[in-house]
Amino acid sequence: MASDLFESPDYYGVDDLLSEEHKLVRAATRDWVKKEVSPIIEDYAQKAAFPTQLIKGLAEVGAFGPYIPEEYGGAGLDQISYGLMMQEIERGDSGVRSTCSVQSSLVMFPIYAYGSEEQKQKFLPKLASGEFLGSFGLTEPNFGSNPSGMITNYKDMGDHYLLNGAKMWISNAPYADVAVVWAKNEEGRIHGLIVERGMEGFTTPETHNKWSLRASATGELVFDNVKVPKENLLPGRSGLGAPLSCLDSARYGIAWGAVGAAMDCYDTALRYAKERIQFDRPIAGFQLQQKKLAEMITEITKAQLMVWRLGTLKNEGKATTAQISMAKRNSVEIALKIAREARQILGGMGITGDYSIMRHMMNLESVVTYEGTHDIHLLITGMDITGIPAFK
Ligand code: TGC
Ligand code: FAD
Repeated sequence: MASDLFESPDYYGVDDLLSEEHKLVRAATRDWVKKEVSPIIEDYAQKAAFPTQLIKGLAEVGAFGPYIPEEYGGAGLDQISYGLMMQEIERGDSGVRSTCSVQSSLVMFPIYAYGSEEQKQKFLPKLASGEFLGSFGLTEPNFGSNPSGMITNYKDMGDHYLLNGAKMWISNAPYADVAVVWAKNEEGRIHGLIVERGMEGFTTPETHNKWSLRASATGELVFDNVKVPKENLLPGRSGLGAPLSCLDSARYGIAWGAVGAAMDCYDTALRYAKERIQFDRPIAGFQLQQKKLAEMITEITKAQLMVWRLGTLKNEGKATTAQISMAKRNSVEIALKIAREARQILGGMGITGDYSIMRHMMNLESVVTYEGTHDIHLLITGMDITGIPAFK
């Protein structure tokens, strides 16, 4: 891949809305991405390999549990810092951001918010330092958008729980040391269980042949009469609202992250358009290319303002699920459109791995589907403004 010349677009001076700490966090993450991710990521994506060597560095920049308190190994930062980190990491690659989203918001967050003190002490510091990698099992082969129908279940055997079922499409699964798994008890109530690698009957087969998120490991979580110690049940919350609340946090990170991917595509296309000569002039001088670039920066600017405002609401504990859905849906939609337009600006070069655009475009096809599809987020907005759920 060509060297990483990324310069962040900031058309409306959004930087003025950030604190010095925010800017420092962003700069540290950006430097790390330029040094550690950009030089290797295309190769790993082409090979469909998970770059495990990045895990320690992600922990060191604070990307595992940025907003988890320092007493549990987190970075103790605010939600805007978390968002900026996800933006910078997804600017590098959505798959690497995925690893962080799962670790921070889908594994550390439920343990922090709903775990016992013993669970927090046992798991959070190791997850924050990257010694442990986590995964989150909600989706099943027959229950994706409608997780309430899940059939993974556990029975109370007196001194332990017996877990059976299977989860599908699980990020990090093949490499995970622990999995936060959502399963129904004998009354049909959903609870979270911490399942640890090595427990008999627990396997994590890898999912192959993906055209998207190729540098992220995806797999299944299979439970065949797994004996889960009773102390591994998350005691703090039950019901579908428990996993959905974790999704709020991860979707918030994606809302920022996808803006990062969009910024990278725009920056690459702008630079290329100014340098590429056709008909004796830079293609940036043609109105059709200017239209594409002008529309890209307009959408990026709107999205930057939206996620910043969402971050301030989240810092105040006021961001609603529906507001987060709107931002996740919007950021991914504009990022996908920008990736497609940017690729065209690069002509034939746009399909090569010499540039990041095609990889971003393919990655975003997963991002538009996971953590709630584009359609589901639209229906969440629809329900919020009308008061009428249209899911079923
Ligand atoms: P519904 O009846 O609306 O809600 C059930 C209960 O949950 C409560 N609730 C929430 N609580 C907290 N936070 C939220 N965001 C909540 N949303 C709903 C709700 O109040 C209710 O509580 P109660 O006490 O009345 O029982 O549920 P529903 O079955 O009708 O479904 C609603 C729907 C479709 C919006 C929901 O199921 C949904 O969001 N589906 C999408 C599934 C999804 O996003 N899956 C993601 C899997 S994880 C993933 O993709 C990780 S990718 C990671 C990566 O690599 O980055
Ligand atoms: P379906 O639910 O079958 O949806 C298929 C289509 O039908 C979609 O277009 C959808 O919008 C539409 N649809 C569904 N219901 C409605 C409706 N009511 N109205 C209108 N249209 C509807 N899950 C995890 O639990 N943990 C993970 O770590 C994880 N990582 C993932 C990583 C990758 C790379 C991918 C691709 C997925 C991952 N997922 C994970 C699963 C992801 O969350 C699901 O794929 C997603 O929720 C959609 O479920 P589904 O694929 O079963 O699609």
